[in-house]
Amino acid sequence: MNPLDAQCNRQRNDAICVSQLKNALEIDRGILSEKPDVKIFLPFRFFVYRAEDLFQPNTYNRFLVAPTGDHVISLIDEISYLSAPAPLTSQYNDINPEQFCNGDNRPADCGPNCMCTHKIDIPLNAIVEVVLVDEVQQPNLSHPFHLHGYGFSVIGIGRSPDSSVKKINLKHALDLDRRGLLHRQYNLPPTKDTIAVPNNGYVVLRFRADNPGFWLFHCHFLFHIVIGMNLILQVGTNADLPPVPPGFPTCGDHTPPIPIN
Ligand SMILES: [Cu+2]
Repeated sequence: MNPLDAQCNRQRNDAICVSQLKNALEIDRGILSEKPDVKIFLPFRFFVYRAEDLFQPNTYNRFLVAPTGDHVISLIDEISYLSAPAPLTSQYNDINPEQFCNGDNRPADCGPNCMCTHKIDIPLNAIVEVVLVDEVQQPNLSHPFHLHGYGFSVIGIGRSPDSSVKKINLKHALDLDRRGLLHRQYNLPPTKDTIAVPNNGYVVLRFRADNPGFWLFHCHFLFHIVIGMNLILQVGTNADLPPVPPGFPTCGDHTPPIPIN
């Protein structure tokens, strides 16, 4: 299962890709229609600090020391996820709207280590397609992305068919998509809630956003979660959620804000 070479768009006898499994259940027809309602490209990579930037006086930047010795954080669509200071489901109105960001809405002067609560808004019941693109490019490292609140259909897994392209990135994935070269197959795609994105490759997944709320979507390596390889999909609005029970416990900010360089 899950061959590291991500050769998933051809028949092979030595391995099985998740995208080649067949679902035993019928699939929502909307998921199998050619055009989804919402298409989201999510490239992810590491950002490597220079020591002189990381260890500024009076700052505390979180980081992970990789086996190579690099001091890194994670970026999804150029944003490193920060948790909100209060729970979104029960205290949404306590959170400063400026806390939230996404690829189309970055804080001004956010810099190369942009930290905010990455949130993408999705209309209730939309057919959503997510294309994860591995820009980490660490050989033999496949990031296992997990979505809360849903099972999703794995529509395609692959690498660039262009052998002159040594490293995939967002720009190239968008170009492949425009040219119809991102691998997608619609014959009983399997349902998963976690998928390993092959090194130097991509995954195309889809789901119907019929479960309202705030759903974390993240790499499941714990040490990647704590350096920001997460985001929130907000499906629907607060009006789609049941009211917060009276007297429900509340909590607030317990950490000083992390200064952004
Ligand atoms: Cu990861």
